[in-house]
Amino acid sequence: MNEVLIKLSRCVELGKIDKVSPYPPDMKGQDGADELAKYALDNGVKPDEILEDALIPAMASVGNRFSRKEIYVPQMLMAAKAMNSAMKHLKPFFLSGETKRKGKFIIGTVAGDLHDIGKNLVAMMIEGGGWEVIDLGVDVSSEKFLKAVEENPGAVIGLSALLTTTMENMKKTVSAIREKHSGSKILVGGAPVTMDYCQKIGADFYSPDPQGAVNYLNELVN
Ligand code: B1M
Repeated sequence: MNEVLIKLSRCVELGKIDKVSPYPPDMKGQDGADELAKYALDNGVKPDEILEDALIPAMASVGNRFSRKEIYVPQMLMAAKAMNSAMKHLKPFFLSGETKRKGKFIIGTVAGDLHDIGKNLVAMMIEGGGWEVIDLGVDVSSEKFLKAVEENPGAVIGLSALLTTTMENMKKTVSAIREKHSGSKILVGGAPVTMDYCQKIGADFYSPDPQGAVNYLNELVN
């Protein structure tokens, strides 16, 4: 593989955002994901290759290490930041349609719930997995989810809930989506959510962590 892509992948995995970022300390002063992604594009590497050979494998490795509890939230956030600094150079190619993504993913924290740290991690990992993410934010009503599904036919929907009291709203949202868009795929997660609960409310899949969510989405398109 192109040496620049190997370096870029390593920067994302280690959370090296750009040349001036002090983290990780042993890479101080070296180019980061920002400079390397730009360099690769300027030197003729295709945006698809940057995404598929550097960014996606790096984020998959980060996700798997997080699932195995080898790294924690701060490292994952740094990796996602590094990925975003590379992604900003690729975005124009996605927007022009020159580079295709795997599909669309709508995500939000359900009505009444303001917790977004876990939801944001899931969104970042899924974007790093090559999907277009439509993040509706927190305290998202069933109506807002429905509107987003109508505007983005075929998108997979992700619901996050952190409170036992708002899990009930997850159920309401799943029912509302099922009623109008019975074929939609719905993924649920969040600390109090379980596979049992997922099945009980008629969602399609439960993941306890971001990488499980990425794997589920990828299985849908592979
Ligand atoms: Co809140 N809070 N909080 N809180 N808060 C909890 C959740 C709680 C367990 C604390 C406790 O009492 N021990 C408790 C819930 C109890 C319960 O319902 N059983 C609680 C409470 C009660 C409350 C308030 C009601 C407190 C009050 O005001 N009296 C209030 C509610 C506000 C509201 O939402 N309406 C409240 C408020 C807040 C803050 C605003 C202060 C803040 C949120 C800041 C923010 O998110 N921007 C906050 C925080 C930070 C927490 C704790 C401490 C941490 C949550 C967190 O971010 N974890 C939490 C206690 C705890 O968990 N130790 C607590 C880290 C995050 C990475 O994990 O979100 O689980 P998590 O996400 C994981 C997985 O669950 C999964 O992937 C992530 C990464 O592994 N995942 C998905 C998440 N979403 C997914 C979606 C998927 C797939 C996987 O697919 C779609």
